[in-house]
Amino acid sequence: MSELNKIALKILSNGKGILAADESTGTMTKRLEAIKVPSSSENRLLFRETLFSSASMKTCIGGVILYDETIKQTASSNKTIPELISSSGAIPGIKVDTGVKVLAGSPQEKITEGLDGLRERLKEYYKHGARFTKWRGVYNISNRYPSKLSINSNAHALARYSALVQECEMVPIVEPEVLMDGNHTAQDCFNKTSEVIKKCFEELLLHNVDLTGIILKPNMILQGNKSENKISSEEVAKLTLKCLKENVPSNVPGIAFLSGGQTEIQATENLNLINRNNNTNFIMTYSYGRALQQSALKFWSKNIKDIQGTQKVFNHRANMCTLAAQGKWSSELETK
Ligand code: 5MM
Repeated sequence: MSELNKIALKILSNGKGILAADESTGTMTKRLEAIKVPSSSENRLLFRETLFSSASMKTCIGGVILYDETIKQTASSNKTIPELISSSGAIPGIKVDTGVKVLAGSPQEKITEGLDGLRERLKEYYKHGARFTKWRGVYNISNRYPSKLSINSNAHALARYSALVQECEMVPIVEPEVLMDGNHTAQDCFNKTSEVIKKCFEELLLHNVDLTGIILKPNMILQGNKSENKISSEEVAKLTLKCLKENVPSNVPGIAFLSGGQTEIQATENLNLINRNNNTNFIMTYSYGRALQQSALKFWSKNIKDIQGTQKVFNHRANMCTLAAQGKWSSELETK
């Protein structure tokens, strides 16, 4: 078993999942402004430190994805943020893309940037304690999109990123996100996501990436958020499993879904059904941002000094997600 494979399994095993706390300052500012909390670096640290020192960090969270600002911050205990995360047994990770820009040649679409100087940045992040990384490719979906150009260029970038990350002895999270925005059907999402994932693996193999040392972070197969053709959670689970079984090589150790704008409960219920029906060898868990943090953030906004109360809300969500990652969740547990 390679070191990279060991790291990936440590992050994902036993129902553990990933806390995606890698919102860029721009995104975090929007989140904080929405709850009327000033977006200062102190407040961003306070909220994140509150989550990272919760009890569920030990029992539910295998890895935390940080943003550049956070990985360099120090907690009130004087531990660095990566030390605080490691002290609970979780592994610190870092978002290394530098965000999305308009894709030249297809201006309605996006391309993720950040390859220039990446090798040097990775070495720095390793010194800060990161042992895994994240890069997110974003795909619009409609009759015309994602275009072949978007599918090919994002897959190429994800593969070049992954090869560099493994060279620096870290596990790359490969995140191709087909967005939920639109009126497309779940079948459209299935078709486009299949094409996107298939191309990603073609490029990963071309770049000699060790697939046993990556984590795939895909979207679930959902109808568009403006579609009237709603499908059940059972159907979401069935289509998601079919898509992954058909397009992900079997030596990939695990899949950690993004929540992508689903509510906390939807993201939990769908993950639970995916695990109840899991007919693959992949570990299927979560790498949620909004679906782990939303309620905690709302609670915290009422009194940013109420650390324990906020942690209680976060612990509940993390526990529910970890049960779902084992197929043991039920809606009754939400109110117990
Ligand atoms: C946490 O949000 C990340 C995006 O941050 P920026 O857009 O500010 O760069 C995002 O990549 C996240 O890690 C994943 O999309 C999963 O988050 P959700 O909220 O979809 O579960």
